[in-house]
Amino acid sequence: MFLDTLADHCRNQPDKIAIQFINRPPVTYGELEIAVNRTSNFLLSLGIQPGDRVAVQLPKSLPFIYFHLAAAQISAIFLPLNPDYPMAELRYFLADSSARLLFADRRKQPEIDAIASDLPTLERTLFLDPAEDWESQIADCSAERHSPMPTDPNQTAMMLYTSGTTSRPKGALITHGNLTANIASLHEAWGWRGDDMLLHALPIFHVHGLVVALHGALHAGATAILLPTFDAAMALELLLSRRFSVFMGVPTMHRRLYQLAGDQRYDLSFMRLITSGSDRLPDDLFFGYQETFKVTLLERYGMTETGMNLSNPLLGERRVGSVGPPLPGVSARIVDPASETPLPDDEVGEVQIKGAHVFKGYWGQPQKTAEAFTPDGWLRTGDMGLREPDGYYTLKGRAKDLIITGGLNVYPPEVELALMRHPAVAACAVIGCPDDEWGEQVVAAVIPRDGAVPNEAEICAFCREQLAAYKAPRRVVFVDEFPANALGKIQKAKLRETLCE
Ligand code: MLC
Repeated sequence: MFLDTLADHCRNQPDKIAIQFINRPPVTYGELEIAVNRTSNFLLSLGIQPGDRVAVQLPKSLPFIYFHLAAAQISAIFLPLNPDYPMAELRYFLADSSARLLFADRRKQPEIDAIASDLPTLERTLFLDPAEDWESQIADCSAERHSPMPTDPNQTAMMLYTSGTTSRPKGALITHGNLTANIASLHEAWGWRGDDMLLHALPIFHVHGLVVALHGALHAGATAILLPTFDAAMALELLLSRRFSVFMGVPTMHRRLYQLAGDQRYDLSFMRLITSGSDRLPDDLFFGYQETFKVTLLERYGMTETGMNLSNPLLGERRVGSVGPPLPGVSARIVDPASETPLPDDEVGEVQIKGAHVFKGYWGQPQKTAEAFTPDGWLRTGDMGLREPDGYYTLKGRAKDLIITGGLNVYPPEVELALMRHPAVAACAVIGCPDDEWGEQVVAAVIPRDGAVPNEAEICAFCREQLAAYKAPRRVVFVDEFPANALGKIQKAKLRETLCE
């Protein structure tokens, strides 16, 4: 399993640097093992049991990584939360998961204390300054491992919230077996090596930054250098330093690097692997990157519920506009969305996925879990695509009006629900409008209540109190009516035609 491989590296190469935040002291594999063991023992001393949810809402930092690995090591369920979530969302995630323990940013203490009384299952919140020295706080805890490593592949390792079209966000349960299967297939497909150096600039509360990037490097026994946040100028300077062999990003990050380069030409061809994912890679960026950086981006396709599914090859053709063939151990098929029967090559249908990497279900939602799978066990991704005769897959849109902005998923109903709470809003519809930098931007069309004169900025601010900033509309357009079909259902495609510039 993933944790066993990591333990082997800790034993076999204790002096090698495992992780290092930029401009901070490095952490060797030996030191990582000690810090994770101590943190595990600290969690055990708080009474954390296998299966308990341990929530963490902290910036990208060493303690975040220690809490993650320690929780997984003692068979607790790690629940990472975007630091950008406002209290309304945080309260929902903590209540829904019935987390027993929360690690949070000290700067948020007053706000979190104010919601804690609504959360009877949350026994304790520990506040820390992520920059402070966590190791010294757990120095009294034993550096030996006192609990058996998880051996059941079906044991949940972490829980990641994903939004849905019709419901509140659901906690996707990712097992140790899922993580192990995923990382093994990425290791094989991308040729991870012990001497790889990863420049890690992604957030670590998602599958992309946590599993694909961080686990990828740790599983290989390689070194990850982490930026706390993405800064294009710093990332470019580091990439040009020739220290790194691997870099991963979402298209918005690659777009910023490409734009920063401007007319300048750079040679990053010494890098083994630069990947793009979490949203479609636009063709102009694929070609622009090639010209500017002498690098062919490797596009791959995944989702929270599965980790990685499809990937362009490391050595073969990295095809523009395509997400490549299935990764080792992954089965994919294209089906007619209505009948769910497989379609021939080149025909567009729903992408369905099977494999040991596919999640086990949604926390406390057996109905939603059942709906996610076909009777014969294929995961319904909700993404549309086709298979080319040579096995490469191409995505052709998404079902369910999903918006992706800067690599983050936004489901319109969640934003619409927030908007409807505003007293001046009679009706609303949320859409994604194409945007060069972000892929899409969240735009709201609002019919004001009779007599109300709502103000765009105020409505955006109102949404931000309830939703993370990336979900809040960037633009609000006031309209008299919505385009609707004969049944009165809002036609979002028409709305996009009229509202997107
Ligand atoms: C930040 N903002 C966003 C946003 N990120 N708005 C829309 N969409 C986003 N993704 C807001 C900020 O709150 C800020 O608001 C304003 O935009 C400008 O901020 P910024 O400083 O320019 O943005 P920055 O912090 O640099 O963030 C941009 C980014 C970040 C691209 C680096 O969004 C990011 O790290 N994205 C990666 C997301 C990711 O890891 N996805 C993987 C999901 S897993 P204001 O108004 O307050 O200034 C998955 C599976 C898979 O999907 O296959 O990978």
